Amino acid sequence: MNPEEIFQDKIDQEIKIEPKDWMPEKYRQTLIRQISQHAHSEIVGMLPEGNWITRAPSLRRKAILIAKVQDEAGHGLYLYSAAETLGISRDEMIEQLHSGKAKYSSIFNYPTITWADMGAIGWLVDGAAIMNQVPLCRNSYGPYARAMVRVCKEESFHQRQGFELLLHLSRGSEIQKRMCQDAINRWWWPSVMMFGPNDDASPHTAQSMKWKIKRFTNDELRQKFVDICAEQVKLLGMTLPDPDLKWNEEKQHYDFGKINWEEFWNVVSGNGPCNKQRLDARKKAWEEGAWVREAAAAYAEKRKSRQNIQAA
Ligand code: BYC
Repeated sequence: MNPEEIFQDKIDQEIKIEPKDWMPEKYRQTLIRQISQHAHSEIVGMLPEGNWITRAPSLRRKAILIAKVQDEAGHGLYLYSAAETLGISRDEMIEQLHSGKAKYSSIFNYPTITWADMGAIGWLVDGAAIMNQVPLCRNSYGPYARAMVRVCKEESFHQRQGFELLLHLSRGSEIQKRMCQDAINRWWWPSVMMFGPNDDASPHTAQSMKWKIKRFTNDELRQKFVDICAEQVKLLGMTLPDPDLKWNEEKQHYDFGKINWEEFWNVVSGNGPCNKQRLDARKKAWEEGAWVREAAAAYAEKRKSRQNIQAA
């Protein structure tokens, strides 16, 4: 067998590919693209929620929100480390984000207008994230799969805290109920879009399925998400903003309305409501953190030279 056949055979047998194993260049590049975009999404994803930490309505809610945003920083760091095992440096990945070469999830280009948005993000955005990420725990690349195990445990807490927040609002005053419904209305369709283009318009799905980077297609995961949310929303006594949402007895799935793909591609290509604000915030944080990186590098250098003197 040639190296390519050995590689595919390992994948077919569910043996993980590890950093030092031979892999096709395109597999490496696909993983770098996906893992780095995933890492960027976690880091940019801290911004819409970070915006509410100082305005959380109670100490309990503030503590929960801080913990969630901190988890997202952690997820970004594990994922950057996993991508580094493929031969790209952290600096290169950050540069690709700042120059617009690397994408991050479309969802984080929408504004967080009310406190109920914290609940809708947890329930819907983290809910969509879990649906996509649980299968990633079984993806073929070892470091990515292992990082995802911990990420998913934390995402599960994020999703539950969001639902619990909305449940609280849904049982509150008329204004709180309206706030809850309004947040669901605004976050529903962008969350449905998070799974990416329909399968017939997805250039990467077929190859990624063959390499077991993806275990389900975009449309399969989107359908699972709609089916779950259509039931959960009933517990909130709220509705999803889709007049075409209807149980299909024959398919044993919910039918749902048309996705506005023009809006999706507009947001992905940089023209969503908050794209500029999000990238500006990341660039500013990077520039203002330069002294920390320099100090850490100088300290590491000093320690290394001390160790060299002791060893001599
Ligand atoms: N937004 O052929 P496709 C989180 C791009 S973090 C922007 O289907 P693929 C969270 C796609 O990159 C959530 N771009 O691609 C964090 C490709 O463009 P390029 C992030 C999108 O890779 C904090 C093109 O469209 N999760 O949940 O096979 C707080 C064609 O698409 C999007 C991950 O990153 C999008 N939504 O499938 C709360 C999970 N969708 O790269 C929550 C890991 C598609 O050719 N990633 N595009 O320029 C994946 O599973 C896959 O990369 C995707 C796309 C399903 C997203």
